[in-house]
Amino acid sequence: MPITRGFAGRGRSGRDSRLPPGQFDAGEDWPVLHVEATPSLATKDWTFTVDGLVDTPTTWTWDEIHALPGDRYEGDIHCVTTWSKFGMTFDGVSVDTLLEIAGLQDDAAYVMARSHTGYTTNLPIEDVTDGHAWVVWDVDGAPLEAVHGGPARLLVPHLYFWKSAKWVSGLTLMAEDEPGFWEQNGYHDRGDPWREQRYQGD
Ligand SMILES: Nc1nc2c(c(=O)[nH]1)N[C@H]1C(S)=C(S)[C@@H](COP(=O)(O)O)O[C@H]1N2
Ligand SMILES: [Mo]
Repeated sequence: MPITRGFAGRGRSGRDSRLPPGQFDAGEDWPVLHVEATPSLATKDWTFTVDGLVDTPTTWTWDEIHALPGDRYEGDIHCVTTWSKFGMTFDGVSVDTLLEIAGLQDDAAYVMARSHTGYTTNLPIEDVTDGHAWVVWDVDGAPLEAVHGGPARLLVPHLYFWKSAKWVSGLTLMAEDEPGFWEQNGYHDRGDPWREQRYQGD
């Protein structure tokens, strides 16, 4: 009987080469991790605001953000607690689209991502521009469940997943870096999984 080897049989040229150091493939599982209680946030109450060092601070409602040109991420995600998940499809809008409307000022060098629950996480501007970050509301063709950040979350898939704020409420553009929630509690300010930047000092 013929055996289909799939990615698993291909060694470093397949799935293994997509696994950053110290990570394992969670397969079909998608763990749920957050510090606060899962909010029940109706789409009519959800908003997304870009403020701080922008020319035009802007707030979008659910309908307004859906009216913008959509964008998709297809690829992998990596959590600092060592699970990675391959081949996910997220739909939403590129952060580039939102920042272009708000108009970045020259001294905007960092962002603080905020959640409707009060969660925060900081990022250098380079990590949320040039096609690196999205506000997403669908995963694998279905609405994002509340436990995974629905109605909408930030997605910054090239960094550890704590940067992908669930129930995202906005981005504040800043000149100086400031630590967010986990960064104040010992996690790395950047969090590149390929460099294993898990904790401050890594
Ligand atoms: N609002 C909020 N967003 C959050 C977190 C959180 O505690 N609160 N945890 C982060 C961490 S540490 C991870 S690993 C991912 C987990 O996302 P998931 O539950 O969809 O897998 O959400 C990130 N975003
Ligand atoms: Mo995490």
